[in-house]
Amino acid sequence: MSNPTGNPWPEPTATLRGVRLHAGWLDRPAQEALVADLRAVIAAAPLFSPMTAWGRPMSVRMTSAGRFGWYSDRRGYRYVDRHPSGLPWPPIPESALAIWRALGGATREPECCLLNWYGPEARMGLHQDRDEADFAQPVLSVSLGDDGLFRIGGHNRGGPSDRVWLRSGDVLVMGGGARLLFHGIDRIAPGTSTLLPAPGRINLTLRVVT
Ligand code: MD6
Ligand code: FE
Repeated sequence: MSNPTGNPWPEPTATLRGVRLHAGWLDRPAQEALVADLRAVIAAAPLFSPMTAWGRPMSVRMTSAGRFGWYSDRRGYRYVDRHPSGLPWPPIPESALAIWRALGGATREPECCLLNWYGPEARMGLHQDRDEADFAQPVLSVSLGDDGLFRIGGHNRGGPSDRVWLRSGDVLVMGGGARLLFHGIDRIAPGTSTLLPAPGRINLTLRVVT
């Protein structure tokens, strides 16, 4: 398989249930440059705590860049074209787009870059990413900061699952037959990375929405 540049797609360092893991894809300078770009995103579109459909705030704080941002309240989960402030989302940083172009294996450009911020106690329950219109497009995720324990299951919530620690600079691609697998973050390991000034983890997910 080759991408539009004619170069072969980089091989993942591991594959879990069809999810492609590129461990250590971003070196430390690239991680620092990406974090600097994300600070500008957060300045323009401050982090907020989305409400679950159950009416409780999520433990993860979020914001987005791109044409669409992910939003949740008692009416459910959806993509919206504005931050809760009423302002449009800032553009997706070039540093993030470059990762998509290198590893996404996608024919389209991402329309949303969702930024999840995990404090020491935050977690993310098992879920599928299925609010997008085109499941032929992958979802790509980037981990920054403290290690996160990623759980990957099957196409049903209850079945067996595997776990892997995601470390700062790792990139995951969920595409093809793995696009709709259940997954989540059981916990983070505070203090395992020196990238961020305080304990915590940032996860970016890039997606095509329409
Ligand atoms: C996280 N990741 O790593 C949560 N979704 O904090 C996700 O929910 C995710 O890693 C879709 C594709 C890849 C992911
Ligand atoms: Fe997800």
